[in-house]
Amino acid sequence: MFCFQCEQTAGGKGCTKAGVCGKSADVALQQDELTAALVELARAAQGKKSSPRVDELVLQGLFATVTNVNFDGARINEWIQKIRTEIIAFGGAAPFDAAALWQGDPDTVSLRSTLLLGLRGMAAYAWHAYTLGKTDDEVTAWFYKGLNAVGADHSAGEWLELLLEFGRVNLKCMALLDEANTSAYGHPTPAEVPTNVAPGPFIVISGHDLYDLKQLLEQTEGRGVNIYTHGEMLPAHAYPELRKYAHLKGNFGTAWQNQQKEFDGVPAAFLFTTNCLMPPKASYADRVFTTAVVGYPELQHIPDEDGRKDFSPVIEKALELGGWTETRHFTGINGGSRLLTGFARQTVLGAAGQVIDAVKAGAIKHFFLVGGCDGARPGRNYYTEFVQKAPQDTIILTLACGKYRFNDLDLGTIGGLPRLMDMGQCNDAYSAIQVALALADAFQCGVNDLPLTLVLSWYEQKAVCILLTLLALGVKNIYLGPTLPAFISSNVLNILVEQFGIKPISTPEADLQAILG
Ligand code: SF4
Ligand code: SF3
Repeated sequence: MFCFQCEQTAGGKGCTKAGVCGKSADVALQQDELTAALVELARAAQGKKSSPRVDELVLQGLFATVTNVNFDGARINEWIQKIRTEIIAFGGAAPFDAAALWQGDPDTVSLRSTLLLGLRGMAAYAWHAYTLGKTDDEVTAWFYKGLNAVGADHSAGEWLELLLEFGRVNLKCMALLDEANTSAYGHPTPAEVPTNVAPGPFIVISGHDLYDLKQLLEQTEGRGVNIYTHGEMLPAHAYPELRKYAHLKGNFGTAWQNQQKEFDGVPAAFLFTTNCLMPPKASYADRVFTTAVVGYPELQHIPDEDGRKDFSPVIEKALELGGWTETRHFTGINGGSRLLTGFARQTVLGAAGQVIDAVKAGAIKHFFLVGGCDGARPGRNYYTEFVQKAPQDTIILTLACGKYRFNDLDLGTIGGLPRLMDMGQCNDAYSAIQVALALADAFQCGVNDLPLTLVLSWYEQKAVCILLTLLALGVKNIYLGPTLPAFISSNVLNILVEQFGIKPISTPEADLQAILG
């Protein structure tokens, strides 16, 4: 096997025996075969009319290979067989050798991988929009274009063009998901989310899929089962159409990489709607459920019947386990017990006048977007320290699961606004982009001239597609950590540094000094 798609890859180079994530060599090879089948499907579909069924298969096949999503070889094989059937229905295609994915000249491998991994990330966002009935022809068509490009040869210049074009299409995809979420559940408004767990049966729902949460809330209403979010589901508390359910009680646990410790011995059912699933320990595997493209051998899977799901097995399990008899108190990793979320674009832009006045009066000197993924590396303390050490006259915007490094900290307020504002999930990078563009407009300058610095943490492939979007928008001088991707070759890194001013993080003190002068 060979896999170097995520930040925890073995030795910072590549997993070759088994995945650090728990993916076996067999499943890694099957995932490569799945990817090769998708390239062939895109070849077969060239110049022909696709169908929603095939489009759905493309999204599932790409999303299933994102880190910490699917560890189940049998499910991967099912997708491969379905894709093969569709290839035949299209009249066949020239074969693509899975081994070719990660082989060849290092710069070509690097550029090809960056596009493929970006496509995997975008498939996750397109999937969530799709489950809410939203598709976009340009986004859909680009999956085929991108897969065809992955299977073809290009010059370095052509690869870069493809990556930037992809970045622009991913912005459209994130806009589509934003529209899908806000039209279904309303615009997020600030919400304070409890970290305590009330007595009685409960279900912990993890991942990014708000439609799964909505269906679970409907099906548990009046059943005496409370619902707690986990990981990237936290921002769900901010949506009016989700927070209206009184049994959506709070958030359980901290970042995804702590799940094996935090789920151990908990008398509740756990539902994974997307990444990040870790191999469950035997002590709690009986209560973990997967749905959608998520899979793990032996875990119970909740299937999908035309978008509707029956969560009865999850609910029955929660009732059987019964929860705790008394309230349990939990805190974030810094000991705080108050989590705030819901500062998406509408809320922040609603306060734009206040923000602009505060900047003009000198009360706000700088904005930081400290966002991205969390992970197990000790070097990720950088992000906690960065936020703690950022001066009092700065605002910290955050999004995605990396915020669990600091979202329990009380950083105070500036002019009535909290200094730390959680904009939502990773896909809500769209909100952050909208806010940055509106500020640039208000100050009549370019985004790069704003007193704004992006300090990003990456782990998996959704971070790759967002980074490409930011580069496509011309955003410069992004700080990236905790380490640079193994799939970025030294020559490609030179291009990123020269053209976009990408900077690896160093220490919080040195980086703050360099940014604020
Ligand atoms: Fe290794 Fe990450 Fe690939 Fe898992 S997803 S096999 S940890 S590089
Ligand atoms: Fe997190 Fe796993 Fe990337 Fe949505 S959920 S950001 S790591």
